[in-house]
Amino acid sequence: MGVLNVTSDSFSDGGRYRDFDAAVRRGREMVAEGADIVDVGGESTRPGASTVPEDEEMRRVVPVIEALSGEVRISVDTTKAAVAHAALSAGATMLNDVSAELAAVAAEHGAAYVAMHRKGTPADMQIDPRYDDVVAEVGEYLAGKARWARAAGVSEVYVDPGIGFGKTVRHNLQLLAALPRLVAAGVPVLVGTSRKSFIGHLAAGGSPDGRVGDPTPLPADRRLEGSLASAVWAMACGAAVVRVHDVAPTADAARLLRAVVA
Ligand code: HH2
Repeated sequence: MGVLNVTSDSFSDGGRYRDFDAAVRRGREMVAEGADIVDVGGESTRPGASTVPEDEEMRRVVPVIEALSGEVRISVDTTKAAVAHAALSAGATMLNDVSAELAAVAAEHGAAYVAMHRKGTPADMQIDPRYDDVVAEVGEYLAGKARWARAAGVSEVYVDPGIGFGKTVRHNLQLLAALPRLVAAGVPVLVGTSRKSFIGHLAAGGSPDGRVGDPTPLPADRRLEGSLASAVWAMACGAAVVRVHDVAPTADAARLLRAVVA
């Protein structure tokens, strides 16, 4: 799944695909690079991001979806029911919902549904997130959401542990380490680690628990290697979908992995 952020403030590519032509060009490029799905979003979910009005979010994503949906499977990354309706009417066939509240909308359109775990909202999620047992808590939450989405009428359901959404570096690592368990629960798993800040932190040599004196994290444009390592890990653990910005190198890595497994 290639990420297409039609936004001005996304954490790693904000502003690059804000206008229609640039977004459609990038969507086609990702298809040529090997993306099976293009995930179109019109609102950043990065920590501290401000919300985008509904009509503005629609104005950003709907024309891009109309232009690309004949060429590749389109997912829409939104937490607003009205935007989801508009996007699914415009040709998207998958609803990527980081709030995990919109299963009924996906069901109404016969679309696939991604339920992601997050703790808090973009405004507060990275302020001292705590869990007794992050793996158990996220696993139980996602199992419940998968049951709920099926009961609402969705037949193609994915769950996502929500890397970076209300999680410390340690929580992200624990969830990634536990991916085989999440996969074994039987619901297809989607994983999004691409360019996230824990990668910049660890790749710079930072401690998993964050210590005083840790080096400055690598910036988003220096996180390719860590993004690939985590995508390969997720695929090797059996994730059904990896959500990435760097489609070409990830597709190369996936081909290598597929050959090894075969
Ligand atoms: N991460 C982001 C956005 N949407 N959806 C799912 N299912 N899983 C994720 O991990 C996920 C997601 C954040 O990444 P990005 O879209 O690049 O940034 P921004 O939210 O700043 O636009």
